[in-house]
Amino acid sequence: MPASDTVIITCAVTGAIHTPSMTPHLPITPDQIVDAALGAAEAGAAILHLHARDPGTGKPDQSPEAFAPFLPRIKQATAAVVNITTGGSPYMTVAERAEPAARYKPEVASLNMGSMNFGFFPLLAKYTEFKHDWEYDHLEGSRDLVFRNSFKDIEYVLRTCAGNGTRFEFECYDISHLYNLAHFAERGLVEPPFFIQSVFGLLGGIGTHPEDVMHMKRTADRLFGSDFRWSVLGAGKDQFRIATQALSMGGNIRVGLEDSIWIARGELAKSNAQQVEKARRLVEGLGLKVATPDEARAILGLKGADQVAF
Ligand code: KMH
Ligand code: ZN
Repeated sequence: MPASDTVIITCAVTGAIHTPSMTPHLPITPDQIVDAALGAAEAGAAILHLHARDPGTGKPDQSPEAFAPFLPRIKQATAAVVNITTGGSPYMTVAERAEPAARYKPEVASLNMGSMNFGFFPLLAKYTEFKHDWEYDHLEGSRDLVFRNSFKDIEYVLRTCAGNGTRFEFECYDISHLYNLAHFAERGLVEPPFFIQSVFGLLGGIGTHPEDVMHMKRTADRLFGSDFRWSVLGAGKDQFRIATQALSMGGNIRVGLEDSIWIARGELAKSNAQQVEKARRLVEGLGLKVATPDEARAILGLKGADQVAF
């Protein structure tokens, strides 16, 4: 991967893992998602990774209609790159998950590079009271949950988005996922530069030990040489430790309440912007530069905000 002192900060503002009872700061309604996204962009996020939720219950909602109230408002108010999830929630089918990206043809969409156990049931040890009925089942159900991303599923998303000029945030939760990406590269179904989002600390995927981070980077270097742009996210309490290590290795970083509801040990983040501000301080503290949205577009070879369908 070419060395660069310009760092792309991605912010994943709400996701589909955390639930409303865990923090009052989780964006749920379209207004809250717009405010969170614009606040994150203002603070320095060049890419906004977006999921949608039911405004009343906060339950993950992957219907294109659920994205419609906030996508155009975000596009009009910021130059930041909009990245639409195709992961949705691991309880959804790949057809459901791919619909919003197919409809809205974003510059970037996430693409999960392998099937895996996806356990967030350990959170039940911490949260016992829930505002909404779906929350307990959402957590407990993950004890028996497989986040399905078969080669056929990945081909489906690639085919569904083919021709839209959408490029991907390749979510790699383990070393095998890098080899899966290499497989699709060999078949010419994905074009470099590959924007690899290494995910650390999700139960069912790779851990958060510095050796795990080194191993991911070393393997990506060996498989993709200069054809990839590396980014990392650390789940939960390891968010900023993983970010710091990756920054010192020339990596880009992802923060946001999708990945962690904390800003410091035992202290809830009051907003996505607060995490992006902390990320910016880390980047600048290391003598690096925060990428603007257009610098991120150039680095990742994106089609431009005027080419999307929202
Ligand atoms: N929830 C993250 C760990 C997706 O949206 O496609 C990974 C993710 C998946 O963001
Ligand atoms: Zn996501």
